[in-house]
Amino acid sequence: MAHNLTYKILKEHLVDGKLEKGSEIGLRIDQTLIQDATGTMACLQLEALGIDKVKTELSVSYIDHNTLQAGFENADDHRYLQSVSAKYGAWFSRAGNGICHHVHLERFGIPGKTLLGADSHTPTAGGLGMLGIGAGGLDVAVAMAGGPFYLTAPEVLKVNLTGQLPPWVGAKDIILEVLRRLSVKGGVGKIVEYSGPGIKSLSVPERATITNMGAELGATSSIFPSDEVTKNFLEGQKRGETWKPLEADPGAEYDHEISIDLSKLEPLVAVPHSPDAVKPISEVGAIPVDQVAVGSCTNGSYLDLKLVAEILKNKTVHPRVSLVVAPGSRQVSLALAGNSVLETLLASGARLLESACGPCIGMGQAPPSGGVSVRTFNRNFAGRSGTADAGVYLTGPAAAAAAALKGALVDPRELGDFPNLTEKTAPVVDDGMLIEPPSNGETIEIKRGPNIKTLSLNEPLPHTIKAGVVIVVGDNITTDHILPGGSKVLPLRSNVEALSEFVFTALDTDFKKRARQYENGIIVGGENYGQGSSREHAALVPMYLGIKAVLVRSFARIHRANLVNFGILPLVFSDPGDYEKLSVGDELVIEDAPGQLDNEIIYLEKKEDGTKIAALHHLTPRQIEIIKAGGLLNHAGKKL
Ligand code: MIC
Ligand code: SF4
Repeated sequence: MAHNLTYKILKEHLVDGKLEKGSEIGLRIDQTLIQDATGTMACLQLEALGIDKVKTELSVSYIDHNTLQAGFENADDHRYLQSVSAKYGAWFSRAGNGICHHVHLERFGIPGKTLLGADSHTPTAGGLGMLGIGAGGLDVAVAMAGGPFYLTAPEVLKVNLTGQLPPWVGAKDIILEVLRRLSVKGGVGKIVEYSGPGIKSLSVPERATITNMGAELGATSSIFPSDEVTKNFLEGQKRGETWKPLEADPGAEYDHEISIDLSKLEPLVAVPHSPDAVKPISEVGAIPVDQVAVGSCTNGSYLDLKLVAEILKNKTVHPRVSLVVAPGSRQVSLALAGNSVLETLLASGARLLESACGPCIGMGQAPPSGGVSVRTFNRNFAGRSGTADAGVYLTGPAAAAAAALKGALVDPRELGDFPNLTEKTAPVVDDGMLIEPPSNGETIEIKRGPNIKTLSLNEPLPHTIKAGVVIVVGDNITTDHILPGGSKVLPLRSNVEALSEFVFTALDTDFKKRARQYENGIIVGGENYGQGSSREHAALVPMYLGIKAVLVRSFARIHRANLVNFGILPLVFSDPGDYEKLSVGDELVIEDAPGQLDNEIIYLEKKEDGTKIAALHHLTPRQIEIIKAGGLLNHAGKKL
């Protein structure tokens, strides 16, 4: 049978279940990555799993998110992560070495292998023909311990690229076009496979820009074939021996297909506050801009930054604008320094940041009140920048540089001739800030700071759930709404009690108080609930506050899996219209919750008037066991 590339890789890694679209499968995971915002919790869970050494071919722990060290917490977490990596046999990428996805692409990714990452943008590795999937930290800890990763066998969407990009139009515009067409929920349940003659002209970092932002489609992953372009990239990274060619079989079938003629694209922008609110820049108008931020795991490559430098050469950033630049990796920083690109950037007035996530996750560089920030990043959710009323516009590097120069959002084509970027520079390869795991891991002592608390576990699923509706929210609620990032909250990722002060504060400052009023709580939401990041804290902390169920019109994949992992019932309205029947303060009863899980439909009864609400749980037998046990750690613990 002719397979697409996705199913070829899935087939090779299948360890449980039947490889049939829609059914649950278990995959062997070759590599894992964690980062410092999700990693502390994942490592506490790894410790609880009681293994001696990681069982993967390769596991890496990156320091890239929490690098603004305003107190001891982040530095303590870094030290903890370094000691856990050494003890359990994971590589450690030190602070300053770069953003996990960028460094992984350069130094570790291998075509055809599977990568599970405790970060939603793990599909960045798809730029290399690797199957990268984002997951909650607990799923990654289990994979590090050698367990399979379970997911629903996806549908595959083929994106056929034809033609060549015109000047001033880049890879970011391709993925923005896909987002414009498909929306932030268009990729749910799907893996996006790129093919067609247009892919040949795209470098690996450009492909990675596209697969990276497939996360914003809600897709399980995105992937490019592995071809000569991939080979050249890996050879440049002195890892040519890891290359192998990979593509779909001739005549392979797909569940969906779209085509994009690259030559017809123009510079695009995602306007506030959603990555799918995409428009041609030429139609938006010259909005005055206060800040421009270049970098992130989406557009932090050498050529992205070099393009910005070329546009700014011998010019000064507009007086209204603060331009910040964060290279994707230290290798990129070194290459920029070696080729005087850095000099050009600094001479133009750019503010150079360390190679880390930084402003993308609200770790510094918050825009001014009511300000406009143009960013080459992947998310523009309200408040994520650290300024609640700022508007974030997502563009490619050319439009970002144009905005920095003009002080307004302008179509970069207005700048005239496109800079000549044909010069071929050998990439810098430097592993000086990567620490290989020592052979005597067992002797390593784990170093814990006072902010690193013990794990919070759920109780087994009660027989009767009596729960108050604590909040009713609308469509496309992000995990940034549920549990914000930013410089104040991120340092608390290993302290659940402290984090619990911040649940839903972006929408409702009384959430915690109200949750505490009921014995148990329930959250009611609309479509695509929990989109965005992989942070399991958006399930773990509500669990800590007594949330027993989340009842919505539909879920985003990673968040739903995280709810199951922490023993929270993920329920979907059988009749979406029933959403209207529920308000904050309603009390709901689920009788014989464990017993009802044997049926497709669960009934929740409104205490006030006996109204019955029917909900689907869509849980597999494996997930039902996890929910009954009160979460994956209880369940896995029992099994070990
Ligand atoms: C993000 O981009 O939101 C993050 C921060 O990288 C998250 C991970 C986290 O919350 O730690 C993600 O995308 O998964
Ligand atoms: Fe870091 Fe931003 Fe990428 Fe998340 S999206 S990994 S915060 S750069």
